[in-house]
Amino acid sequence: MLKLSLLLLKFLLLPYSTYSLLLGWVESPGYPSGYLPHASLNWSRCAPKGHTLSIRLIHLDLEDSQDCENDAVKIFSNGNLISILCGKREFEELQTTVNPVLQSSPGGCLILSFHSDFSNTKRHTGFRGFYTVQDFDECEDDPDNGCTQFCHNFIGGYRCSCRHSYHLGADKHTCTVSCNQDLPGLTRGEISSPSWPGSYAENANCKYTLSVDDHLQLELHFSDLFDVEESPDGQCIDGLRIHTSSGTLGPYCGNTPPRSPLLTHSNQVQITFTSDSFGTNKGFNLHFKTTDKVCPSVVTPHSTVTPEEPEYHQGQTVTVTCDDGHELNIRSKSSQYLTTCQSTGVWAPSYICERVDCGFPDIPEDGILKVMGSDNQHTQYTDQIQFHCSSNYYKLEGDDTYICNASGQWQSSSGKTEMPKCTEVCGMPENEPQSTARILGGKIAKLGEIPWHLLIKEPSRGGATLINDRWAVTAAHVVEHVEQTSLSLYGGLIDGRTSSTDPNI
Ligand SMILES: *[C@@H]1O[C@H](CO)[C@@H](O)[C@H](O)[C@H]1NC(C)=O
Ligand SMILES: *[C@@H]1O[C@H](CO)[C@@H](O)[C@H](O)[C@H]1NC(C)=O
Ligand SMILES: [Ca+2]
Repeated sequence: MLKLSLLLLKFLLLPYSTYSLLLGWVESPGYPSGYLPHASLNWSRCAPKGHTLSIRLIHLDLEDSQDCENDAVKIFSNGNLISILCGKREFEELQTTVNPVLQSSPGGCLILSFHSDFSNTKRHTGFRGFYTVQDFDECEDDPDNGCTQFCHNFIGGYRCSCRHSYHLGADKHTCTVSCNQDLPGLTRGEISSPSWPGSYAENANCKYTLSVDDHLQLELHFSDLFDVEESPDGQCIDGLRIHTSSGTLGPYCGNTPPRSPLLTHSNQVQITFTSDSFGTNKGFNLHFKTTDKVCPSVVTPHSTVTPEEPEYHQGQTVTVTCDDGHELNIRSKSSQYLTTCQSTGVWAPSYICERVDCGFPDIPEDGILKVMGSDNQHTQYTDQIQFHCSSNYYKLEGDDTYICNASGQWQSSSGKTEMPKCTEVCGMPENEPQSTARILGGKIAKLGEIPWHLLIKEPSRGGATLINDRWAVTAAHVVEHVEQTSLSLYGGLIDGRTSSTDPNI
């Protein structure tokens, strides 16, 4: 009784009046005198955030049946059936085997549904249970509570806290150390992981920022003692990274420090160090200083530099020559220029060597030539194009394959620059004719066997032959009496027996 009133007090103190609904009895209709046939009850409650809802049955007396298919109490947690009950159970049995599972997830809901069927041979008293909400102890019962050091439970929630010298991160769960260092203008100094040479802190996320005059570069010298956690397969679990103006180096881990001295070629360097929540490793230590910036040995890709040196100093002038098939991205399209190393470690002026572009080839205007294996994106140095004639009645004259050469011109393997042509092929049958004899004693041609053959109907009937796509040959007597300046020649499918001049017959 004392326990119950304490529980009641606890809920009265909660700020929300709705909580008062979260404590009480749930029982079958007509309890305790007994339920009727076709009785039913649907009950549901949800726990507030950080709490769980539970039902403690103190009495259960329903008709018993196989799989409880007649009368039954079913309890669902967030829609999943967690218990189905029927028959008669003693209080002790309810306490030990049934009640422990009748609990919702934190903030979840329970549904209890009871029904009886049409016939009961004997009257059953039904069931009665007490439901309550209680705090969910995240620290004890939730392994995923996320606190990396200490966890404190309270009613309706929990919070994390940290050991001395750590503080809680922005996520309110992770304990981290303060290890950021901003060192502007410092040209000489030392940086090391937190607590060096002791073990570094867990969950560290350190940023060390160095920045000096833009004609200087930072030079890093790592101590030989280097110990950053690495997995057995060589992956960095914790890691050190060096960010410079031209990119990021690392992550570095294991027991081998980055090669020293490390010239960063940058006057602004950020070193980051991150650790996870396990392990006892010592970390890293480095000294930094500055040297004058030097210019890199490569001025621009696809070029060579003369004179050739591993690096260049302020004021040195060199000649840059683009590689074969490349030219400068400037108007003159030349392939050489002079450039000078500046105090900031960059070359000026600086041009890019681009691949020469042959452009799309000029195709002779008869339009029969087809370009294969090429589109407008593939006309650069070493690209290749191929020509084909569009029908069997044309023959390719010249070479069929051209390559875009280093001077940006299309050139065939035999050295030709003019594009090939397609010339007409007449009088050459595709298959060997049936007879090689002259027309006397000749045979009837098969359909399409002599496609260049023509018919003249007027003024006198005769044959003709196309000798190319502009000229036809015929016998002199056929045109002997032609007075008109024009003559009709018929090709294609023609009825030769009519005198009609309608070409559609
Ligand atoms: C309970 O729900 C069932 C199924 O949805 C329904 O058949 C029954 O009538 C409901 N009982 C009550 C008392 O609302
Ligand atoms: C490219 O082809 C043109 C035309 O044949 C020729 O004059 C030139 O020398 C060729 N260039 C090279 C680098 O072979
Ligand atoms: Ca809690």
